[in-house]
Amino acid sequence: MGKSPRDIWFHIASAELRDAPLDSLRRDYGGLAVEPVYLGEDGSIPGVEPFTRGVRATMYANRPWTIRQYAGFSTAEESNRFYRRALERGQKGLSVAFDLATHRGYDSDHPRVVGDVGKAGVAIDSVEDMKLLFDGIPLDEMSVSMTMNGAVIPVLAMFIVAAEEQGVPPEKLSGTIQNDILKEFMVRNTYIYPPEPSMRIVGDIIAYAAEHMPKFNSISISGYHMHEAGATAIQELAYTLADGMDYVRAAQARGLDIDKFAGRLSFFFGIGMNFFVEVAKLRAARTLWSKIMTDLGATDPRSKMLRTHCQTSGVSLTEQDPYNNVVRTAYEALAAVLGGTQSLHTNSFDEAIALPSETSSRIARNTQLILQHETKITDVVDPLGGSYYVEELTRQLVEKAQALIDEVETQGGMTKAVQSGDPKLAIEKAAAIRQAAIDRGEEVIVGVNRYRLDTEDAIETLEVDNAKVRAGQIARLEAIRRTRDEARCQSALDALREYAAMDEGNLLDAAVAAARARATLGEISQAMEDVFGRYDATTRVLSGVYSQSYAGDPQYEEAVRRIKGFKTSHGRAPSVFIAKMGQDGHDRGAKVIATAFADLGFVVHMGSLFETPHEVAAHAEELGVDAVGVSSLAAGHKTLVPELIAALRERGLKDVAVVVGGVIPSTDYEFLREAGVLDIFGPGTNVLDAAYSVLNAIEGRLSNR
Ligand code: MLC
Ligand code: 5AD
Repeated sequence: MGKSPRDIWFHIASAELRDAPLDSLRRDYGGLAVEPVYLGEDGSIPGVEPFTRGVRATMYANRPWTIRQYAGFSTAEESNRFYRRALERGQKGLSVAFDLATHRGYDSDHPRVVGDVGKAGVAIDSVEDMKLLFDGIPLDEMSVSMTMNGAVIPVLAMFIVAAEEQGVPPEKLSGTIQNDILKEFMVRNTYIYPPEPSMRIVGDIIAYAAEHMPKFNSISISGYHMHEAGATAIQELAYTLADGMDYVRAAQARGLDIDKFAGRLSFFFGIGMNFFVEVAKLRAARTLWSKIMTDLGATDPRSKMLRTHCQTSGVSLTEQDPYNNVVRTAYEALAAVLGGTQSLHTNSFDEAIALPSETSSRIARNTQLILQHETKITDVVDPLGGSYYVEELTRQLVEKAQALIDEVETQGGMTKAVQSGDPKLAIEKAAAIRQAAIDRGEEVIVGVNRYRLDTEDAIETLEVDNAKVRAGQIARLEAIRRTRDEARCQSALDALREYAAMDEGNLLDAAVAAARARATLGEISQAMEDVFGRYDATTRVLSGVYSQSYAGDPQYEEAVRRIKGFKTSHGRAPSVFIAKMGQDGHDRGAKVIATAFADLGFVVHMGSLFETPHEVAAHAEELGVDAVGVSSLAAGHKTLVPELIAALRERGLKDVAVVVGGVIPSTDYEFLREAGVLDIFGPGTNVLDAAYSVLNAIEGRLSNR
């Protein structure tokens, strides 16, 4: 006779518990007897393929998920202090946020990153910074996630060398490197090299980790950023898993055995407000991945386990009535946990305004601590398993995501698909449709398009003195370049360049040697850029989504009429240049505005990512636009916007109206207005309102002439 589902579960659960008796998992809630697991008729068992009900038989009853808050700002010393305090107060794992200069492979003294250093994350230029970042944190005990994709080679190399100089060899390191470049080309935009050499880098890291870092997750295949860019649950699932398939094939193509590396592939999903869909999404992801890996040749069950980190959704949070965000994040966290995540970041309530402050990050962390310690939801494994509704949603997500994966596969896989730009455009379309539904009030956001406060109280936010951080980093870079053995450093960089050029050897191996010799992040990155080049993406803008969503809407028609009126009186349409400056690659907002404004009748020019203020001013002159709309989400606005206005004036373009949208703390509004900005649009701005405002600004300027 075959084993019963309960016997199978018991067997795996006992192994997970090691010496502890299973009885230790039973609970008594004042006379209510509670078992650690409830099994149904469908044969689905937690800890057993295809892992729909979770990758562990005992799940949180034995070990709760890891509370892993993503953080980093200013200098390595400041971030280190922040980490240590968080760990003292209940956080369990670390997760490093690097600044955008680091992400894009520039040292802090590079002229293109003046507004970015230390702003959206911590500035890291060398091993010395990396050592300070983990000072007093034993790297053989603490698992560390690093969100790094573009500059993944120098960052991982510096991490390995920093650990080595702490006395910790690579085989003892536990943690995760994001190393997911495909989604960068699709949505997150911190790529450096073109797709092909970028895929080689991913493969080199997987290979290096498989050989030297058995406890380290070599990749975090991420749907989070697609979710944030506006992807539907089906898109997030399908594109993420399809990315995963290409990474597996890339590693296999270099001769690696799938069961040698697949157990250390990990995932990362975003969790938004559609509660049951988000729960079902994680169940569907596990179900699909198990099947995909079986098809790709995996035999070890660990290779087929989809282990994931989750983060609550940033875009679901609002600038208006920000304390509502505490509630939203708590519901999202609950969905992540009921979905069976391994690790979780809960966002801070000031998300739409600034980086987390001490207070907001405490509340975010406590949201998870309360779930773990007070709610009892960790006592029973997969408590939603068997819910008619959740199971049906799971089934549909599996079926529909599979169909989209098949479509991508027909195109030749994700590496090809991202180069066509189609997945990016499909996500942008979903984002624009959703934004139009919110603007029209069909989708309610409490405190934004319904129940809005008459006056908003300002909250205290964290501000980073970017000029000071930059000056400190420059001084440290100069000291390193002065004191290192220059010949040794240059020969290590030459070796790295040669590995890149010959398409042989492991780039991470060569970079570790360069990092030991105190080559900087910018230098290591540049050595590879010398061979691979820097990727310049082409920007495509959608049209038609807004006009379709608003068909027949009187306010929309009125706006279209006003723009037609402008055309009649000026003999041309009003024109706008939409600018993204600095290393801030968040382009969802810019794209939504571009498509909506174009539909309304504006002539819209979408700038490239990563431009300098001078480059934007030059485009504005060349194109003869009436207005420049700056989209800023990475806190560079106080440096970059005044520079842009000065650059426009230098070119005699004082009549070009400058407006700014994005994540701008209200305390900066005055500063920007004084610098010459005509209007500022925070998160939650209605797109039609923004269009009227820009038109008024343009007409105001024209009538002044
Ligand atoms: C877990 N374990 C158990 C168990 N549950 N053992 C027995 N019984 C149970 N019930 C064991 C595991 O097997 C493992 O050991 C160990 O406990 C740790 O558990 P884990 O589940 O692996 O958790 P963790 O170490 O936290 O790893 C989670 C992960 C990993 C696999 C998802 O990749 C990770 O931490 N990812 C975080 C990624 C992240 O923070 N990203 C931030 C992105 S922010 P063993 O020995 O098996 O390992 C971003 C924003 C932006 O991207 O854009 O800037
Ligand atoms: N510190 C904390 N959280 C951050 N995020 C991004 N950068 C940081 C940082 N430096 C979070 C925000 C954002 C998501 C991508 O990650 O929640 O929405």
